[in-house]
Amino acid sequence: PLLLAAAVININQLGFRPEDPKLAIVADHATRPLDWVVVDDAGKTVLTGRTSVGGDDAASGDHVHVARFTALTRPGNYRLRVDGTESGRFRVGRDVYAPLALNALNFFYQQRAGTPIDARWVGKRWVRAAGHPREVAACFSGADEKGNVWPGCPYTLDVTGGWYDAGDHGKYVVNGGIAVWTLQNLYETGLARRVFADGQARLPEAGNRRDDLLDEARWEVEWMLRMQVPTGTRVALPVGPHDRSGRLALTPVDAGGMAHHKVADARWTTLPTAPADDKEPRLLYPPSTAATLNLAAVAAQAARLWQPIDPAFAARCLAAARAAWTAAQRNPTIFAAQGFTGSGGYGDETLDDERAWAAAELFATTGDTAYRAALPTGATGEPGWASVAPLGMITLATASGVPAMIRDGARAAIVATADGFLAETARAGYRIPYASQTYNWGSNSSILNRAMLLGLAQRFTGDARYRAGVVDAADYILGRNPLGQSYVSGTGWKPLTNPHHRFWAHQLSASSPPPPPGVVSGGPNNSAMVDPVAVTLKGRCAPQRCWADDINAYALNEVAINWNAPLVWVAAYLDSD
Ligand code: 9MR
Repeated sequence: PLLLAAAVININQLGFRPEDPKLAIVADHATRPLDWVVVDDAGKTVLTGRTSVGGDDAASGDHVHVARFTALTRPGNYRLRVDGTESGRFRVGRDVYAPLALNALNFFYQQRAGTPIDARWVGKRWVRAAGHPREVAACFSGADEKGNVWPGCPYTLDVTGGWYDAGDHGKYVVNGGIAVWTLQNLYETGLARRVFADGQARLPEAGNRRDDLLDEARWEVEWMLRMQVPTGTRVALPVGPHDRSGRLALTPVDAGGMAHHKVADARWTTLPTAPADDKEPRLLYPPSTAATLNLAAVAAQAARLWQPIDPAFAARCLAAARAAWTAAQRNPTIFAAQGFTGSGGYGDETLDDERAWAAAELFATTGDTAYRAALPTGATGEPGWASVAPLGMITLATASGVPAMIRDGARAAIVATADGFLAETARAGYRIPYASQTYNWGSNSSILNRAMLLGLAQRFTGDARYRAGVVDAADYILGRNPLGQSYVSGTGWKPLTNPHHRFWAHQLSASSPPPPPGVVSGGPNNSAMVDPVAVTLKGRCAPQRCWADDINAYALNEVAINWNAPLVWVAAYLDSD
């Protein structure tokens, strides 16, 4: 049979700022350029042009054309027509990104633990009772899955509050760290002063005369401070690299000042489970050096930002940061044990980058030369929860008071990294600053974190090519991908609808709400296709198509604080002039 495949138009479904580049990727088998037409709401042609032929693209499996309609600058609603196909309706306007930035930040409020989620800030559908309202947790004691017997620790900690990590109810210091850092960094850059000015966002602290972004970040910082081990306490911990069996030799060490790796359920709960209905015991898992350095970094960063606003809080943050740094120096190789069920591992045994990040934050805040020897060096790619040197580099490049030589070196390293990303755009069929065929768990966050570095490079150099790179990344996340999928809920004509989440579980239960708007999916993952939906796709999808909008697809379609944070950053950046 003759298959007449029509063109498929993949485009940012949210829209475009008038002055920004505008591209659509058209999947079409034609080998010659195709005519395209932009029509307005009245069906009137406002712009015409021809595609350029991009050819076969391995990441998508598509034969691609590029339609460039940057000349469309007049605010309004439009559709693109190519080869008998018409796109959905997109908008050109100055203010397209502000609602996304605000929605993406509201995600953090909705992930708050220890407090009821109030209709006033989220609307009736997303109201819920407080989850884990008073969380006084004891350390894990007894045998873990690998047969290690943990004696526990001689205290309990009140670790109420913070954000739930993702679709689960775990609270992890490693990952809380990068997420809160990203929000705090956005505040520090000043890019979000308008969109998150006090009273703009939907959160209980709106109207308290403080920037709303900083208010939301503080919710997590306060919790991270609570995860710190009391001074002078000895705890039995595994010192040094773990062997393959996972069996650990536990040695009592002075753990004072370290941070517990996580507080989480003893066993995985089923979906749906509202936070308030979680019946599992909540346990404090052993301190780790990685968590300790995360605490040192973000508490030092918070100290710097809060100093002019709330000096007492700033002092508390700085004292905690210094104590954490000292504890990590004393205990440099205590890695997170992986033998606990019921929560994620966030295991990482390469901590040079965590050390460099913490040193950068402490140095930027205090100017103390003791931290100088440990600063990050060189171009380092995009950040991720286990790869945090770029966070320190960004701080050296953006914090005020960093000596000019160090600041300029950091800026040069970021610009060099951004140049590498732009070089990838030229090789990528979908014209995104990511040309790899490997899509990791949370790939959308890798692309958003690259966009953050590109946005910074634009700020440092004034070169509009870097902003174009940010737009390319945002376009991909918002629909310019082979699935024609907006990976963000409530945004575009084909939005994310069924993320892996224990409360937003409407796919499974009529009494559960859908996701609120502004939540980003982890995205395509062809490197760890471990969930029940991913296994059915394995070996049968092009890299950018290894994804499904299904609540059971936890390796493809979960949401997480460290993924939504760069969405906030990028949306606020694109909203800024
Ligand atoms: O984002 C994490 C990813 O890099 C890991 O490969 C994956 C498996 O360990 O875990 C991801 O983090 C999850 C965490 O462990 C538990 N909460 C949900 C997180 C997002 O899926």
